[in-house]
Amino acid sequence: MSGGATYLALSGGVGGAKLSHGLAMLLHDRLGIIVNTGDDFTHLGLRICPDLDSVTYALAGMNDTERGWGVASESWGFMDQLRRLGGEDWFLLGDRDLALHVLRSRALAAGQTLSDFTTAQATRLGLRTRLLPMADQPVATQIETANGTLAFQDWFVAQRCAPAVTGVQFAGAADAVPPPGVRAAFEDPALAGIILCPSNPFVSIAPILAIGDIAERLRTAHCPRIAVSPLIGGQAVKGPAASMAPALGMEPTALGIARHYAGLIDGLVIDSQDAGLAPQIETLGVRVRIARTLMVSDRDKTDLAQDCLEFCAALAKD
Ligand code: FO1
Repeated sequence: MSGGATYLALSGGVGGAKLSHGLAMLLHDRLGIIVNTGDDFTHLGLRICPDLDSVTYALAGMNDTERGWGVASESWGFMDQLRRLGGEDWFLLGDRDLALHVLRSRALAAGQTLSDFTTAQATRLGLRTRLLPMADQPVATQIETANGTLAFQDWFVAQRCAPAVTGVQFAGAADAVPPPGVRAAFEDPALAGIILCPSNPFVSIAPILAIGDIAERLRTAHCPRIAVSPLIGGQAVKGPAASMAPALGMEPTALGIARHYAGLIDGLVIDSQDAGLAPQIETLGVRVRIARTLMVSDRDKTDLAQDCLEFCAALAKD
């Protein structure tokens, strides 16, 4: 690693991947990203890690920005043939995307850890940023609904988040431990900031915080810790964060996000649309930075990343 301050991000897929990409464009090898693996599942015999896939593809500039997941310029011959042969077609695996799942499944079956496989693939794709799965042991997010408990991808993709959520569990989290790369990132003496990406707090950030002592390491970190609100004007840019919030005890606003993370973060980046909430957020002991948090272009991503780095630097001085 080259010299200078280092940063650590915690990320889910889509929205988290966008800010992760912005941070990586500025920081390169001075960034580590702990990625949620609670969405992972085995499908058609293949180990799929959606959030790791999304972050990997985003940083490699290979992601499909329309869909928000998978590879750009995808083709669907595999799915067409799968359908013809009567295979399960509710979860789409593109022809290009398949390669990563096949290689990962083979590596894991041969005993390689998810961390080592992820590092090897990131290096292969020319990435200098460290991609750190939250755990090498399988952890499965489960969604509790009035109709029973559903596996995450069943709820999210097959049932399009329709069953109302009453609770969330992370099966296997109690037996999972932070991998060596995650521990090293927290212990890096040059660590100058920890950034919770604008990811779903319940199903993207919470699983990461459920692994071993990660929450405690965040709580006791010596550097500034900030989050970027995934809600703008009470709405998630993508995904079910706002709709699931009330049942899980959170007001679906940037103020609700601040209350949710209070005690874990020093500062919250909120969108300029939500500037009116700043005084109430600051009464919680959480400092506020107002920014444009909607990321469409690469410039939006690096601008927000720059805001995060400046916010960390300002908090470090206080
Ligand atoms: N999301 C969908 O809504 N439909 C899909 O068919 C789908 C396939 C898929 C394949 C590989 C992959 O890495 C991700 C995929 N996703 C799909 C996205 C993913 O399931 C979710 O966006 C995340 O789990 C939520 O962060």
